[in-house]
Amino acid sequence: GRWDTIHGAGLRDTEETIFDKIVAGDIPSEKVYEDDLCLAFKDVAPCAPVHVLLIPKHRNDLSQLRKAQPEHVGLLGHLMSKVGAVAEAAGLDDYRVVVNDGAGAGQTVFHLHVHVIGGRELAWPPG
Ligand code: DGP
Repeated sequence: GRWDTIHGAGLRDTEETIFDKIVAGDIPSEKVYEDDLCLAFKDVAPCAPVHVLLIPKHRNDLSQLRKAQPEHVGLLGHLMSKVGAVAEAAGLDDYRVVVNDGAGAGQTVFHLHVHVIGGRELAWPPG
């Protein structure tokens, strides 16, 4: 499909990513928030004083936002509804919420994730 055409190397969007290993605890992370459906942890390469990634624990084959189907609506709603709790747990007041959708937009890990970024002045428009 399109994803294979773009990313090649036989990697399919049902394949595990590094985030599955973080959810499993095989790769350590600094957890910020967790519930049955989602996990938030500090980004290893922060672009701001506070940079947290919020991900679905169970990937549900949702590698990127454009792949969202009706079956993902509940999960997506859950993620969005927990952003405030994540930001509060991270000590943020105002913050930015970002989803990079596709390599050209900066997506490097193909397991849906929401960036929660703050702790400094955030310019608009973003780069
Ligand atoms: P994106 O570029 O939107 O796909 O964001 C992926 C983010 O994931 C990027 O900001 C760096 C972060 N990241 C990659 N590998 C790891 C890891 O092993 N641990 C943590 N905490 N973050 C990671």
